[in-house]
Amino acid sequence: MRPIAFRVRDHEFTWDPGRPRALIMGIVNVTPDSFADGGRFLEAEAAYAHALALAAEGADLIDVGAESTRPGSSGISAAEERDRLLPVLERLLREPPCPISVDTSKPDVAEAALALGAHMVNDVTGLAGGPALARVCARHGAGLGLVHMRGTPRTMQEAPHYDDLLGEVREWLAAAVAEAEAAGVAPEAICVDPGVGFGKTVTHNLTLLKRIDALAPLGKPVLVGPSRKSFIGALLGVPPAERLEGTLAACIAAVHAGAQILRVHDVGAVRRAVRVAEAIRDAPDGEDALDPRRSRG
Ligand code: HH2
Repeated sequence: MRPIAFRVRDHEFTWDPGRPRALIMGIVNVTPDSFADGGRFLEAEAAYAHALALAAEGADLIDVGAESTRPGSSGISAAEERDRLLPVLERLLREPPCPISVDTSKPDVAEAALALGAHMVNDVTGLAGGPALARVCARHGAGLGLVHMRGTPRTMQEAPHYDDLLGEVREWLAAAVAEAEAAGVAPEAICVDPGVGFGKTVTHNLTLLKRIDALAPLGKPVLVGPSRKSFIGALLGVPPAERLEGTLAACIAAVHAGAQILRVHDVGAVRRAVRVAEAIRDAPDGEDALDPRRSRG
């Protein structure tokens, strides 16, 4: 059975086990160099306005990131990350339109963000830097997203290879979950992510999206982030700005495979597409359709 709750500080998300609706996490990158939206929301006011717009489109969570993790990037210092992030968070957390996630793997940055009131940390390295980040989350009662990454952003796309893709990703995430719980993060405050694009070939990404159910034994909500990523570009031969249809297809497939949280740039479009896909998934099948109690609504 899939988890039915995910808690980030004082906010609890729940899923109806009969008709689970995927949560939508809207992306706000305050970076000059993110692959899809770099440089657009560097000013705190612009980032804040964008976050409000995503919330109005139906985002359940907003994920704010200040360090690009696109393939080949080499990272920035904690001081620079804080300088980019904190003005935006200060503005956003004065009147948060929904719970706020911070995309960081640095304990210092997470500490500053959570002290301002952020609700969760989204760690694309899955605690590769050790348990300090998890301890910070535990102290604040914050949520923690653990993402599978093979290598580092600088090296991760150099011929990634797996003998058993699904088993290796699951076991790696299981170890990260155990480390987070040992550091004091509440079991219901953790979600996991197979890490689309983080040390994966196009085929690896497609298999992970198709087989999200392979992560069900971890007992955690599965978050997935296919939005505008390069596997879509590889399939369609289009730049990031023209990857909306590919993103919608990936999100629908992921939801049918069991994804419970979708991290996306195009919140409104994804929400509408996914709601229809969920209604089809949950429609009565076959003879059930003749039962008037089930065929309505
Ligand atoms: N992907 C990116 C960043 N953070 N977090 C989770 N949980 N899952 C993901 O797949 C994921 C993530 C990379 O995408 P983006 O933020 O759009 O670009 P960049 O790293 O260039 O800022």
